[in-house]
Amino acid sequence: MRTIGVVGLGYIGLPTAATLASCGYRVHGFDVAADVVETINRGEIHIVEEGLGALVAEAVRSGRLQASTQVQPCDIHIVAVPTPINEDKSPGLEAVRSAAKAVGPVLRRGDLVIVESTIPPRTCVDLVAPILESTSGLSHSAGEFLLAHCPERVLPGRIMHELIANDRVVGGTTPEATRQAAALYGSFVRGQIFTTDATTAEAVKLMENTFRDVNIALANEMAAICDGLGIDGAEAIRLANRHPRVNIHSPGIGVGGHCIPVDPWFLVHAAPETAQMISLARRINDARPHVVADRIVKLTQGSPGSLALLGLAFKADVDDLRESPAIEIAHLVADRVDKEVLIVEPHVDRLPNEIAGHPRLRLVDLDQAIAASDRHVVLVPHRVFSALRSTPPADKQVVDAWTLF
Ligand code: SAJ
Repeated sequence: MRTIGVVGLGYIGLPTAATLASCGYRVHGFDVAADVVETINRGEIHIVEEGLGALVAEAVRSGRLQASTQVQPCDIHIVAVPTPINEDKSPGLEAVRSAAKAVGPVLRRGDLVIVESTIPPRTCVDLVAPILESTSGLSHSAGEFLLAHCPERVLPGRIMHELIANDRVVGGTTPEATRQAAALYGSFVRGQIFTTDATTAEAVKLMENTFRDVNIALANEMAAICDGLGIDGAEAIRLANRHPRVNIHSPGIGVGGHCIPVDPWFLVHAAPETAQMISLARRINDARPHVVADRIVKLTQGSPGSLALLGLAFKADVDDLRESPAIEIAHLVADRVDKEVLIVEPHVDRLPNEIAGHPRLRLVDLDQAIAASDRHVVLVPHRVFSALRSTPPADKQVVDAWTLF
């Protein structure tokens, strides 16, 4: 059985490494963070994802998964590092560059490198292949090593299921790279494997997340229009979606996470003149937290009691706070109300840096918030808030932020 190196042991890399180990592969995980490596080697995990803990514990116990801060020689290297956007919305490819520089020196003739990170079109051909060539001394064009892109497609909160169940798109920089990468995914994925070239696979992934962003922007705009008309936008969208060819997404408090608010910018960067609708959708969704914060501030005006905001994660039932609109809303609201604002986020034990130290914000647990506040705005519908939302105590007001329109 071939050995597999997974570079980057975060939300994608660790579940992938553990899944491959559970399928019998010998997996070397690599991460620059020594504490992450130590945690994994103890058979523990540093992120919350249903089903991941047990799989990692078993993979480490069986000796099929080992983590290290040094990339080891392996037959296949899977790169799963973050690709954020820079301040100016250009693609942040530093981690991909570093990963390629770390893999190159241990690359051997015939090895396969697969990039799973979401990357702008042509990144495999124009950036990764040249770095691997210069750091390994092997020739990409002569086929001395193989390179492919297989974008991750899993939904946080359902990663362990979707890693196996979802269809995959695999694109190599050569037909042989495509064939070998497709064979790897075919060995553990139950969904179908579709093959193409690397640059098409890169574009496909960006299209997927951009479709969702543009659709959510449309839903947010529809909700705002309905609000102006004095009708319930969520109800109108629900009814429109009863048409067999209509599927408008849900209006929300903004679009968070490290994928959907980021990936459309890669397309805008690749084609700034052409990608008009995509950048407009980004602006609409980025403005959404301000609109929601305005409503919350209005709601609290004239009310003497304190306010509680429930949820800070970027969506329900995940612990991931990256690019979370709820954090931005908490900040905007706390700046504008003249009272303490209690924050409940069961997945963290301290406020994130963006709002830590704000004089009017305090992290409390749900019971404390219920006891201390008379007005509760749910920003993120975590399961733990379900009972409060369905049957609020008689003297308390509980509203969902996305229904304030
Ligand atoms: N949201 C809305 N309205 C909706 C759906 C989502 O406002 O109708 C908001 C959510 O509250 C959240 C944000 O959008 O703040 C993103 O959430 P999400 O559940 O749509 O997506 P992610 O970021 O968790 O995962 C996406 C997925 N992509 C698609 O569904 C096309 C996932 O399959 C990708 O693997 C992931 O991005 C990624 O890593 O690229």
